[in-house]
Amino acid sequence: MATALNDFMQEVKTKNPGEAEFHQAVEEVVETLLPVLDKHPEYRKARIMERMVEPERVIMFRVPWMADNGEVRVNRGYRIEFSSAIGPYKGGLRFHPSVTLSILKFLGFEQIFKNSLTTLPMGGGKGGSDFDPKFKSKNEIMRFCQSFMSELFRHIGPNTDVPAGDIGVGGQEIGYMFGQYKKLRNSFDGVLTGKGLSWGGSLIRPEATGFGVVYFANEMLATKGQSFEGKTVTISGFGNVAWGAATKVNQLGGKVVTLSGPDGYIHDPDGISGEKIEYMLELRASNQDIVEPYAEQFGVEFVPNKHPWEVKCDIALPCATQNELNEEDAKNLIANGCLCISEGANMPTTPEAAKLILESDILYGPAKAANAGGVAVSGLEMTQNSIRMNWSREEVDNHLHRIMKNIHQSCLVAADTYGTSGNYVAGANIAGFTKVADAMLAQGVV
Ligand code: NDP
Ligand code: 2IT
Repeated sequence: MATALNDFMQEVKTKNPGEAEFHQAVEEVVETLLPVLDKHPEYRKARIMERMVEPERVIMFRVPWMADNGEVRVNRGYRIEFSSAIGPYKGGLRFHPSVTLSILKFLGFEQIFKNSLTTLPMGGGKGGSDFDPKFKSKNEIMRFCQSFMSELFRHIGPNTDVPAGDIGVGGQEIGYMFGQYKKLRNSFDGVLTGKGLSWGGSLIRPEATGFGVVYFANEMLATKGQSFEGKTVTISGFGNVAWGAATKVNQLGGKVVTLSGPDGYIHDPDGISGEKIEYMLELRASNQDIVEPYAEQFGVEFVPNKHPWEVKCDIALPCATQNELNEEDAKNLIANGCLCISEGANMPTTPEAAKLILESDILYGPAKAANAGGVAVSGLEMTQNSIRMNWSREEVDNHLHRIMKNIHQSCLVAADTYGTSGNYVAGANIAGFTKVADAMLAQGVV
């Protein structure tokens, strides 16, 4: 088994040199899929895995724009159209200075399995730019988004590729990009999700990822007769996903005690609720990329340059970014008696940390399953656009809740079937993979 994995990874590394995050995401998936490939020689024969790690198309382009002071700036734009086996390419756009081809390929690859788990007909994709929204004016952000879409528009469409938000891309950016797409195509299409409510958006989309993370955690806790009621919860990040998760934890009777940013974390032992949750939206909109102002605003402790995982908690929800929970963090969580980890961010846990967590008694929901609520409601936004109708908050939330329960169940069943009961990482990979692999077999060698 180890040799098969090493051989496969050697080839992936040779073909994709220097793409550390992409290698990490592929290895984590392939490791858990070997038993499936052993049981299904037809997948091996059709080289399903080898085809899946090769994006169907990678688009890279120049994004020139003009700063307020008249200077010309140049960024790089990307769209990775990874898999269209079960539906149009679907996945977010990330604007952050750390964006590279490797990061977007890891995200696009994971999106294939995540989207498959939602049960909705969506393929996998991801895109973005190394543009840094920090300290940019609204006009600069608008000009950047327009320039980005001036190239992207020719590659996307409601039945081809439907981008959405991710880090650094929220309702404002989706609005500017949608306006430019519509102008260039002269067509009002459901080509992006996360749109404003008056122009094709869905209720609950902003909350969906965070709500889903908490619904998934709640399902895991229920297997042990537990719930959020009275539990202490640590959250990292302070963006869209962290905000949705904090809102739902409060609704379910839990207490959120931390948030974090690239500058460190804040510890609020009284609980982050009510106006403090609303303050997160101000922090995010300030474009400063720091969480410290929360500590000043509410008179709580700020711990610079550290992760919140050293704070004792019952439930941990990483909602910031990739590889933000390392081996030392995992040791802290285990030593402090953490019951459950549900991943809001994509690949927030390093491989070393994940290994320790899987060996412990912690209920561990991997990103592909736990944060699938965001893209699931994006899928519901596409459905509403297609039928030219809008559903109520309750209707969308009920669909989301049902989808998260189904994903939880699919993970448990798949893990059971392959002898790894209770391992949600293996379960999510296997359940997500099987549907895509069968579609690829049915569609021949394309
Ligand atoms: P936002 O832009 O709204 O917020 C991102 C958050 O992460 C901010 O708090 C951001 O701060 C923080 N952050 C970024 N880099 C670091 C770092 N190195 N250390 C600590 N904090 C950091 O993005 P989202 O909330 O949308 O995304 C958060 C995570 O959730 C990402 O991993 C994303 O891929 C994932 N996700 C998002 C979905 C969505 O629908 N939006 C769906 C599923 C997953 P700053 O902006 O200042 O860097
Ligand atoms: O990582 C993700 O699933 C997202 N950023 C959401 C993608 C989407 O198309 O809604």
